Amino acid sequence: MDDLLSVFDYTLAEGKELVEKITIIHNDQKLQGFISDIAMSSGDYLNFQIPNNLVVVGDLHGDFTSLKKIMNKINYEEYLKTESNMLIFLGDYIDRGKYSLEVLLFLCGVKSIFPNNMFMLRGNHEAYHRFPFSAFDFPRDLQNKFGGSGVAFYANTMVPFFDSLSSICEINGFCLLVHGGLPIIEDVEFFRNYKFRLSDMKSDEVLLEEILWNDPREFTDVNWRASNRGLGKYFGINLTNNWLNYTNTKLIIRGHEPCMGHKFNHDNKVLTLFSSKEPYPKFEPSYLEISKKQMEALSLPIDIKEFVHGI
Ligand SMILES: [Mn+2]
Repeated sequence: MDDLLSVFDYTLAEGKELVEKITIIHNDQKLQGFISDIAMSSGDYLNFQIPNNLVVVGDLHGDFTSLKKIMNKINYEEYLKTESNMLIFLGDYIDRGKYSLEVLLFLCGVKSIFPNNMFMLRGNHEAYHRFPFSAFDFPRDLQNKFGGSGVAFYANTMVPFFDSLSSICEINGFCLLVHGGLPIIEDVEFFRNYKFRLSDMKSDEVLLEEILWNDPREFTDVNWRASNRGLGKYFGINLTNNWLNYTNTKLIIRGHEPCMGHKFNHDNKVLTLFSSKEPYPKFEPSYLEISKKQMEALSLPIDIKEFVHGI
């Protein structure tokens, strides 16, 4: 398994070994708290100092080609050799595209070499067993490919891996990163100990559902509205302002909605990144790459557009 590009040739046993190794790394990092000089974790909540450089990638949905293009563009092997350079994925690695398993195995291969500065957040597609929905192909793909062993691989290896993924990341003084959106928090007492509240998603189903499923919408009259998705909610600008204010951050970075690479909501305070093309021919993939100096120089109103790159 030395050549990460050989993921298309992996046997099921090799894939299982790799994914289970990463699940152990995730669970160790969650327990230990200390990850590196600039990275800490507290359960499901990751907390970083501003890294020297930051790359963020949005939904991939089984698009191995777009993933490879982005990894080549950032020259990831050199980039990740510097531990203060961070690479963060926003979730939704699987479903819709042709190469869900290959995307996952490649990412796990990168994580096995660079465990302290490459991070995969959890998407709603990585929590089907918690919040079921219709467009879920991954277990069926595995069954078609590997028969009964594929079903067992999903239940015994993939589900624990998905449960090991962190759901929210804060880069101090700069941004919050989630897959879907901000949870609907109306009692500001929550923010007195929000890091603790965000550290254990197992005991707060609603919080996890909203982080994985919520979307920003442009309304100001109420804090939130019901979502057409059937799971999660729409959050308005009042909630974005509250979260940014109480966490002392400037920006929300999230995925979850197909768009032309990126879009802004809430006066540029919510950046949506989308990084998939093959299953979404009408949309464009992109990623964010920004340096520490550039992050520190951003002032309100935020203008981060120039750091979003097409592929
Ligand atoms: Mn999603």
